[in-house]
Amino acid sequence: MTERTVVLIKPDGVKRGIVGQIISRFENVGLKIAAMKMIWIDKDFAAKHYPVSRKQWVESIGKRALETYKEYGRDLGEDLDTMEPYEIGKKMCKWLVEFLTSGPVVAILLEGENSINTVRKIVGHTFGDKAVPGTIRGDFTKARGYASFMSKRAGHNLVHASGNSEEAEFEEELWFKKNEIYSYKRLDEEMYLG
Ligand code: IDP
Ligand code: MG
Repeated sequence: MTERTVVLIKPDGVKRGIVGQIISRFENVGLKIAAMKMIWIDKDFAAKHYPVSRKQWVESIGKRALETYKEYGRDLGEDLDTMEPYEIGKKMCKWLVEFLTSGPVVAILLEGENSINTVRKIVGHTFGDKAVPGTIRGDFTKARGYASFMSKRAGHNLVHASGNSEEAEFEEELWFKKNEIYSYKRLDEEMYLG
């Protein structure tokens, strides 16, 4: 099924000068760039991208943070003053807003068969130390899941990619106006799709 998904090259990816290398990975597998722009967003906009109102997701990132801490034998309460998953998630959202507004980002709308899943595979695991080689995060980041919490900031992992179709639809509408999205054929489309 042809679908669209949103990729953001976060400020760390832009500042490291690897925008081209990141975009190539998506182009190389045949995903089509339907829209693309560089934009330095403000905190209100970033808070829409990482909404604390998405309770289940906020709680889930808090929960996973607790698990990661346990795995490495560290005490999250010591670094964050709370052991409540939702409260941890809310703090993380605040840091994510700070991170996403710390420099320009490159926002890309990619289109292709099963693109949401494909892009997530190309991007790799959220934490650099768990992402396998060959993925963007696995090739360009090393940070452990808990490391950023010690300095009270979000993990720098180069890219955001929509996690599912609801996120993809919401993010497409948030980041792109209708007249910024282009419809055209890539040369290889006819070759593979007939
Ligand atoms: P994703 O980007 O792989 O979809 P999410 O679970 O949606 O990951 O989390 C959003 C972002 O929050 C991550 O990309 C990362 O920047 C940050 N983040 C999530 N969990 C942690 C963590 O446990 N430590 C540090 N940063 C985290
Ligand atoms: Mg996500």
